[in-house]
Amino acid sequence: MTAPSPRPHSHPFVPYHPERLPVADGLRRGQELFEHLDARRSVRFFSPDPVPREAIELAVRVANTAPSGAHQQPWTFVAVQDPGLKHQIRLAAEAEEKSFYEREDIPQWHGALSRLETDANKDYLDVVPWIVVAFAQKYGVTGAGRQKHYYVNESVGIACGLFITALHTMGLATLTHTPNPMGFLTKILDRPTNERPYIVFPIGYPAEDCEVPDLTRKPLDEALIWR
Ligand code: IYR
Repeated sequence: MTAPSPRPHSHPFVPYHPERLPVADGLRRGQELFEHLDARRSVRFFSPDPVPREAIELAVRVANTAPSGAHQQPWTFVAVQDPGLKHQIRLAAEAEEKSFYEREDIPQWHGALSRLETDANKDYLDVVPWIVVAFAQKYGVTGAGRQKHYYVNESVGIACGLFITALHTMGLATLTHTPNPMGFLTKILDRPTNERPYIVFPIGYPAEDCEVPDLTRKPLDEALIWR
């Protein structure tokens, strides 16, 4: 028998009792998680080695645990393995990036990006075993028509953060790639008009000779202010 609810409700509620850890155990887990995630880097040099479908499924299961506005869960993840589709995505992304990198009118962009040594060539989109594209559902579509969605960017952003965390935890690498504009993905991946392409994630193991820019993270006193 479950205990009677201590409060009146107009909708179904269930008890919630996550494990309450001793404080020292919680801090140790937090420290371990920080060290684990601090070792993550965005990768642009990938191995073509296969990654099982199950790993993609698990990462999306993790993303799908994200909190969301009104619990509307306004995301769709499209997992692409087909080499023909990956190549179409590469060609369309490179076309967008080419016009971006050729825009001489925005020198501050070139300054901000120079240490990443990126350019319009996105060959990794052909190399990786998977490309996952996260889509944001601008509104829902129900039998009754359009359903307004709340805090779509925040919700999908949180889900994508969890997705990246899950990939790193499985020893996989990714990159948050956002060619601009990304409308071509709606067409190539045959998605409905209520979905907006949000982030392209090339996913695989890092190449054996993978390198990343020598970047550091900002110190805690710039990220955290106490009042
Ligand atoms: N989308 C381009 C440019 C680019 C923009 C940002 I902000 C980056 O952090 C990295 C790259 C590209 O992918 O090359």
